[in-house]
Amino acid sequence: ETKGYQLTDDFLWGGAVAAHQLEGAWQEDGKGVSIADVMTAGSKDHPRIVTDTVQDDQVYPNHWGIDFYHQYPSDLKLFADMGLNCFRTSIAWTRIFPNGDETKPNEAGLKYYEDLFNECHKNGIQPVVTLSHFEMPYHLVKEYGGWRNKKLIEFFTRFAKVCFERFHNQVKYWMTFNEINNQTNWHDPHPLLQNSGLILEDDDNWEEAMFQAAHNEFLASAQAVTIAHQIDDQLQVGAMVAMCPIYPLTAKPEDILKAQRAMEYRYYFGDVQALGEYPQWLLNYWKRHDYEIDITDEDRQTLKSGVVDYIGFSYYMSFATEAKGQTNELTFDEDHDLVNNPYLEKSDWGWQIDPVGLRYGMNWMNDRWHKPQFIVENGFGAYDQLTDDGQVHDDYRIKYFHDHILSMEKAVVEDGIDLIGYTPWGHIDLISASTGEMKKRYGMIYVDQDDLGHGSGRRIKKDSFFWYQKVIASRGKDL
Ligand code: P53
Repeated sequence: ETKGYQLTDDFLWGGAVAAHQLEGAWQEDGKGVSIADVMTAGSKDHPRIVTDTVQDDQVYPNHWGIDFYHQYPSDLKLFADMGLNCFRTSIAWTRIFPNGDETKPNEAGLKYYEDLFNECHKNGIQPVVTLSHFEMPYHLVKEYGGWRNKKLIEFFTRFAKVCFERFHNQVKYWMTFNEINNQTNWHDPHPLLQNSGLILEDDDNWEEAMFQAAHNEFLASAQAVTIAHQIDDQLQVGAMVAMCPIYPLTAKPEDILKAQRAMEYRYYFGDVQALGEYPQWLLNYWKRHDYEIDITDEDRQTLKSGVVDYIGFSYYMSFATEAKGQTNELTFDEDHDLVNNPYLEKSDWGWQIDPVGLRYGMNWMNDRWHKPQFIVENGFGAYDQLTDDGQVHDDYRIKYFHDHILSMEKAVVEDGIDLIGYTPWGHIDLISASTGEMKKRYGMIYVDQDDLGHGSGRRIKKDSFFWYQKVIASRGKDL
């Protein structure tokens, strides 16, 4: 068996979730309606849809999650038993500002997170918090058109300030917008809504709308970084990008060039958040396409002075592309330009499994952005079987984690990347973001519940639980 490299004692070993995917209690203690609350259940082949109001004949899995809202004290004990020293979750914006545009926060929501974070610390676990993880108030979508509207900058920074002020003694590591770059796949209405609260008409220019919304998010994020540092100079505020490296399919020069532009397109978000400016190729691209993105000199200053402290990122898979069909202009369109990588296997949901790509992505980001990194999601969505012995033998998940953790350790020990920690995604089973399913499971803790929310809700340690426990205890050496 392969033995890993050892990481330092202060390395953060954790697990990661998002409020809307596990809390449930969607109407408790004054919570408002988020975009996740009006999103129906879907599957690999049937996209989730947004219904304008909650309808009786539809299924909304985020309404119940896994009832973490009530069960967190016992769940945190399980996490501590696993050996976690950190826990990434998000603060549901709608618990603090139910509609998003209020001036005064909802005290019951703040109290809930204060209690949750206290309970974390009691268990020796430090919370790591995302401010906006696919769960913005639906009111901001309906009344303001989502992040296309610059008013949202004010609403978000008010939310961020309230959170930093209240929780700065409990939470050191923060992230502003989860997987802010998913929206580069702007043909798909799902990421446009989840990232930016955009619901577009056919005659809107979807790509231009995406660029404008992202710009407003960059401003809100940069302002949040500045506010955090004013409140407490110990706070670390990170970006959060979904790192799926895009490889050239062959060594053909045109394929190399295509893949390079694909990487630049998918990750310009990091350029803006880590370096504080837009790359020139993108400014030229906007010009050629007659896009008029509203960016002022003051905006440029805001971006420069609010660069992030670290790069949080998720890593699940890699992509590949080729130049075939390329017109004169060098472009990348995620909806059309991705191809199958013949060297890789896929999960049951079609996600290509590539541990090497994690190390590649880390080095790519390090070379470009020169910031500490934090792997805040990584994991394997699979169908699990609760067997007759009352256990879940998820050796496929152990293999996935083994290979990825080893790759991560090489990036740290051999390549010298400054890595803060590692929080595997959904270390307790929860609602899938893309499909709304329960049966697409990531956990090392099984939750006895089906896609309709039926089941005992009982928590069961999978084989991967004991494996990860051993990995943490040996600080990554005993894989
Ligand atoms: P699910 C797309 C590609 C990579 C990661 O995803 C993604 C997505 C959007 O779904 O999302 C992140 O549950 C996200 C989590 C999500 C997790 O990956 O679709 O930050 O909220 O649950 C896994 O299988």
